[in-house]
Amino acid sequence: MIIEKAEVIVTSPDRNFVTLKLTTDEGHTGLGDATLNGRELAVATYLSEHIVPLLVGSDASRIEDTWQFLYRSSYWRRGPVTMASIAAVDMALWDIKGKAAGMPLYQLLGGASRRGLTAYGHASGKELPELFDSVREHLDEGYRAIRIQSGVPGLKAIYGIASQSADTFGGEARYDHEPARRGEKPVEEDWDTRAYLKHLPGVFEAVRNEFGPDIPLLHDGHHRMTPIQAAKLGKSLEPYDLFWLEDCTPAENQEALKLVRQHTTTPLAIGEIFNTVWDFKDLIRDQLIDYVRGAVTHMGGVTPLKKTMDYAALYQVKSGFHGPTDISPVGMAAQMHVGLAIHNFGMQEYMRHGAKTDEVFRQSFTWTDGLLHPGDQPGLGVELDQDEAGKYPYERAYLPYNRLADGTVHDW
Ligand code: EZ4
Ligand code: CO
Repeated sequence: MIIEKAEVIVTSPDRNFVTLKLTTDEGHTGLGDATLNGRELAVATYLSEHIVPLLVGSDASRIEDTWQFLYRSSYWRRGPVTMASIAAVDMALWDIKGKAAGMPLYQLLGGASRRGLTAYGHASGKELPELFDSVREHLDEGYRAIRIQSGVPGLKAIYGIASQSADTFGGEARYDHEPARRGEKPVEEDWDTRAYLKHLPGVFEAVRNEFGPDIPLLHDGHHRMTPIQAAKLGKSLEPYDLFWLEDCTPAENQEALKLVRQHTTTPLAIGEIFNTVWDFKDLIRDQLIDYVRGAVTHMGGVTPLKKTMDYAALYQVKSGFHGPTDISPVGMAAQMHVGLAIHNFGMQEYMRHGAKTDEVFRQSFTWTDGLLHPGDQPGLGVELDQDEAGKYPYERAYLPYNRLADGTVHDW
């Protein structure tokens, strides 16, 4: 089974996506997601200039060998651009193997370990009434677990709040399609950690009072705190029984989490910007985290993600794969198959893609009673409509960034 053609497709229906499509001499096609939010063309170029020439003529059945070759032979290993590119190849080869075998990917990974994947959605609001409405909407849509992000008095815009996009940026009232906002320059937002730490526990108290003790609630700190601030937040949220607190400190300094752990039993999730098992190794071994936030697209594909989760299983660490809309429907499908197959699944993040994205990517997953299932089509279960994709050329987009009141750049 020889790879005859490798195409890199950049399309921007609701946002930018980078997709690799491989075609074999036997006529099978495979898709892989290489989307890197706000840096899409860097990955598209890495693929077309450095990887595509290596793939054409090679054996599509050798998934492990191809991964090792692309990782080790490049010498300059790791990093988001390289690993998103390798991820796309790996996903596309698994897609092809599934189609050749006539089986959905999860069957090739050992079969289903559960009926479906519990998934959480993103409720948000600048003020409590709006946040409560958003929680109710998510419950009505079938979500059984909910991430809570709230505005902070005195701050104009803040990560994760849907309605501010409509007010501030004149767009649709969902931030999720465009966290990397189309435009020539990134949008500047403001930030104040003390105001946030003072405000957030009251928000969770209000949500628990309104919606009761049972529903799993999550929160994303988006790398904004120092270790001692994160420890303080984790401790102050303990009465509200979070399912996890995500990215409480910047991910680079892994020792920071030791200090956080000493002070709080709030479960910790980290790693949406991690690229390899090496980024997770010490955190898992030292039991400093509870959930692996890696995404199949940014961790080098299905092959290394499955290995990372098998390693995490030794320490009772579970999955919490990153699932914003910047993971394309192809990447989402791939990590749904992994989540269905592994024993140590925890929770899947699920943001709906926009209507135009769903036209470009024909998907076969289901969403029933709060559970995602990747479906039973052979391979990943996603097809790309290239005519539709061609209608939406790339548009420049940047993630926003933060400045403190005195003008200092802060983690966004
Ligand atoms: O800001 O994926 O948990 N989810 C997140 C995301 C990230 C975007 C950045 O590209 O933190 O919304
Ligand atoms: Co996050």
